Amino acid sequence: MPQELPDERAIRRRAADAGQEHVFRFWGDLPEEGRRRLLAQLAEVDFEELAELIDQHVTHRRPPELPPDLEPAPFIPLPTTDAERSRRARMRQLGEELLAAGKAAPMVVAGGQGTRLGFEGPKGAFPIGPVSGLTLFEIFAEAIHAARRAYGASIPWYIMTSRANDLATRDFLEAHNYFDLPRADVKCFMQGMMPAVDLEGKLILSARDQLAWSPDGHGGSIRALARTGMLADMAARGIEHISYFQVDNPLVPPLDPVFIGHHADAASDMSSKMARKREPKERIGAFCLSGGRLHVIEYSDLPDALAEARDPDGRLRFEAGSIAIHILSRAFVERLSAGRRFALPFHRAEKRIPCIDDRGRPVNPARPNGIKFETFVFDALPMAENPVVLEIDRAVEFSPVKNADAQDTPTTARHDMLMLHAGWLEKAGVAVPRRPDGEPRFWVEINPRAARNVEELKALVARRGIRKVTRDLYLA
Ligand code: UD2
Repeated sequence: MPQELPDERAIRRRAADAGQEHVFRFWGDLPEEGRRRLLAQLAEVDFEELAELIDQHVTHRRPPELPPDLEPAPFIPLPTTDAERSRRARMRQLGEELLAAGKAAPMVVAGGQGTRLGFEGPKGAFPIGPVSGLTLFEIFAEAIHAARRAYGASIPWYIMTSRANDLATRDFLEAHNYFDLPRADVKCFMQGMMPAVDLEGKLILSARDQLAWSPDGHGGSIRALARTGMLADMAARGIEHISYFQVDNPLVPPLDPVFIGHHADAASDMSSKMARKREPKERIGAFCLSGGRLHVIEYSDLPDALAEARDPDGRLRFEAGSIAIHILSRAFVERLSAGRRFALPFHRAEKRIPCIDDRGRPVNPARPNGIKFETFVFDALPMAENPVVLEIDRAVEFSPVKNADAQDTPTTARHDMLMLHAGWLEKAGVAVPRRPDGEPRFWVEINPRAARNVEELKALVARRGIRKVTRDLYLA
């Protein structure tokens, strides 16, 4: 008698009870190793959660309801008055004190698959610096070096990966010696995965012994922080505020003292940065209020009538766009991840999911054949007390790299970096020759470790005696 594999019976029973016994279709053909692999994966499936998701998103197709009576959310605008400017200065000081006390740390979500960009490998390894060719990860690391120096604190950096890119990300960091940050202060952790189902709600096999999995969305960062021990690591280090950003935005300041100050001053659970939308259909979420609670409604879910509504003065009513930069209080993440059921709702995304046919042959479907389940971090906002929404200047902080061409591309991001840094140089008193159309004649780029803003740049150009740009310039 061959020995029964561990837990085989219990797992088979759970799968059968959930109507998923078809995953054992090729059991008879599988070698022992394959059987183990399949069982190990099935042991990871939360069949109870899956049944609820299938009931909601497949059987009854109840799309998540739009919260009722949506109103535009209030936000703290960019300062225009002296009072606003001095408030901002106070917030900066508070944020700097918290940074110096080691109470804030950056976290980048980098578990996505980057398929739209068509780049093989983790997106953080994408070279984006217009002159330097620095990768996204390196630019963040340089900004973290700058913060460590400015605040005299040993600031750890949390990087969320997924099973799809964890090894490649770790290899990349290792190959670059963690950008000379202390090894112990660069903490990779993996987000969770969700099994994908077909349009009838059946688990998809991507091979005879392999389920099709996909990352559980950036909202998965909340439970991954708890599951992987990162929350405990933060607690041990005394970190209270998690500065959250996406890997695709080379302009993001990983640690913004003004933002941290506002967040802490308001005793906020979760704060967000916003930019005014460029057009009604810009592909960013909108900050809204419903029943006194803050929500981000993703652009694809915001009804046209609301997206296009204007105030009497012609401004978009729902102009506050989410650029996916937040601060989460550690205590809030602890609360959200404490329950047995995950606090964030799953969204349904129909996708083309490579699978096998009834005879076990690989199939690359031409049309969406399955459903992935994803959570969004901004769905935590309605549960947050005292949420702050802070307006930023998108030319300074936001230019995501999403697509290979058209919008939000490497070309647009490099151009935005050029225009920002050329403007900073001019404000710092350096002449930047421009063409009649306003385009700088030379490429310029400023490494955040050299200067993170105009004030720091002024000191740098004075030290180095830079008066005019006469060729492509990279200040590091
Ligand atoms: C996101 C926001 C959008 C706007 C925009 C700004 C959503 C649904 N929409 O759009 O409102 O703020 O960003 O740029 O979020 N990621 C993971 N794990 C996952 C999935 C994603 O780490 O399972 C990371 C991914 O690596 C990237 C980020 O989350 O850094 C954004 O993901 P996306 O590119 O799918 O988001 P997008 O462009 O639809």
